[in-house]
Amino acid sequence: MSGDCDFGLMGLAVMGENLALNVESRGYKVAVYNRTTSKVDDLIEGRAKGKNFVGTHTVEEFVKSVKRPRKLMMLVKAGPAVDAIIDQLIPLCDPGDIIIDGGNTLYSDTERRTKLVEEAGLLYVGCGVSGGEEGALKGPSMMPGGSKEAWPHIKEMFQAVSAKVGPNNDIPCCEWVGPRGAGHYVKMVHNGIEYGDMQLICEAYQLLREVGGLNNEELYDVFAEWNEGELQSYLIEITRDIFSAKDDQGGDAFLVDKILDVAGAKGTGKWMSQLALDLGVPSTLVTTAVFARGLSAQKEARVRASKTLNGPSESMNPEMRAAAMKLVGDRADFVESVRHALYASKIVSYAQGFVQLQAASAEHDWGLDYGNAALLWRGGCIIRAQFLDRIKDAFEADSNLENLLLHPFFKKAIEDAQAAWRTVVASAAILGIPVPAFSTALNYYDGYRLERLPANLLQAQRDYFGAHTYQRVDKDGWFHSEWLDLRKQPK
Ligand code: NBP
Repeated sequence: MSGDCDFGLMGLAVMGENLALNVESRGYKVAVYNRTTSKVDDLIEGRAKGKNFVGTHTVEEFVKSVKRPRKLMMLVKAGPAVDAIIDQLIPLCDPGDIIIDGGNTLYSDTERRTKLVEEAGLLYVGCGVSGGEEGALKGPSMMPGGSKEAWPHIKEMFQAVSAKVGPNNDIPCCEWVGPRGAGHYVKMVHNGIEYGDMQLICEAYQLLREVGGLNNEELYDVFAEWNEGELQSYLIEITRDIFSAKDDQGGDAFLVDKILDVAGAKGTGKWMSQLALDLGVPSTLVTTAVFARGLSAQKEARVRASKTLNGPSESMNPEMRAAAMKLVGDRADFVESVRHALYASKIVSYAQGFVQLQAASAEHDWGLDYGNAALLWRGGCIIRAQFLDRIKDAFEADSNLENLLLHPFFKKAIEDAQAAWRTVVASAAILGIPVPAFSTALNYYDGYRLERLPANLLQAQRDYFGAHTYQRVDKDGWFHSEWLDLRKQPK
């Protein structure tokens, strides 16, 4: 038996409730269910009152209220809850029904679940959803992957619900990504890039405040100006707004100055870092951003260390400090240099994200379309930014582009920013301001563009102590040398 709802949504926390309202607003009838059933009643009596919803109190009732082939989406806490719900749904569903996981799930879980659900005669979709509460309600970026046969059934609805971009605001930020866990992997890389973007913006803030001496009102003006140019993005926009917000607990202080400098994290940046290590790709921006959050969380240790460890102001010779301040230049020059450093580092961050996607796609045989991934991130999501158009164009022109840094647009952008970028990293080092993301981005750029790195010495060391062998520049094959015989003999 099946009902007349077009769609079913389980999990009525922030994301689920808002996405359900979004789907209904596009003309669909929506069945809803939540483990704690009072949330169903709250929604039906509250924000969904008078709308085309069916509230259900059991999983059986929920499944029965949706027409076949059923589209049943979970927006619950990622992990065991998803497995528990799948186990409940499978016996209640009919062949061809579609189970969709819209949470921040680890891609390997989606690989496993796709297989499990398909073996039960159903279809499975792991769909990355980005944009937070507002995105879910008004139009998120959606990254669906899994059972390809499910796509024709959900395409119209998902594209109607998703964010739109383009001159006529009619290009949906929702396209089929690839098989099994591909959608969740692309979402994870989105989140990892978000980690990098946020860390880079925070480093710019620290530099502008500590070295440039800008106050919050001036920072607001700088970010407002940056948001008009090539850095235009959601994160720059909200950062601008943050600098204008006054403390909601009273007083005339700015709220940002009242917030403890301890960063939280939910784990998707860590996943991307771990998977980069597994793949052997140097996604250093996300890794650095994760570690920077970790260091911030050691607040008590930092407070103790701050009373003991000297920075350059105490120990540096005045000539060196004068040289650093000369590099910094006047305030307007410095703001402009930081903008260049931020833009160049951001390009490196995205280049690394796409290299990781390429490596993962090759490993899992997903056949990812990278221009498509950039398109999905152009609207609705946290990293939405003007320059994603350029990334889409770059991959459309060359789907096998090895690295975004090699594309003429980004090559030129880095060339234009390079002198200022180096100046910012160098002066930050001399002045003792930590800029881990700016500097790791520059180090990646320099490492990537150098034909010869010191890994020849590293290979020699490995062969010396562990007989790990090495390759030669002048002959094919693998070699081992008896270093104890070859070395300068001790007297
Ligand atoms: P949460 O991640 O906070 O999860 C809460 C929901 O999960 C509630 O509906 C809860 O039911 C349900 N749930 C749990 Br917990 N264990 C369950 C179980 N064993 N069986 C059935 N239901 C269970 O919700 P959220 O913040 O709305 O996020 C939903 C998903 O979307 C997550 O995967 C999240 O990572 C992802 N996401 C969130 C955001 C965001 O901005 N919040 C953005 C993008 C993606 P209960 O009411 O009975 O406890």
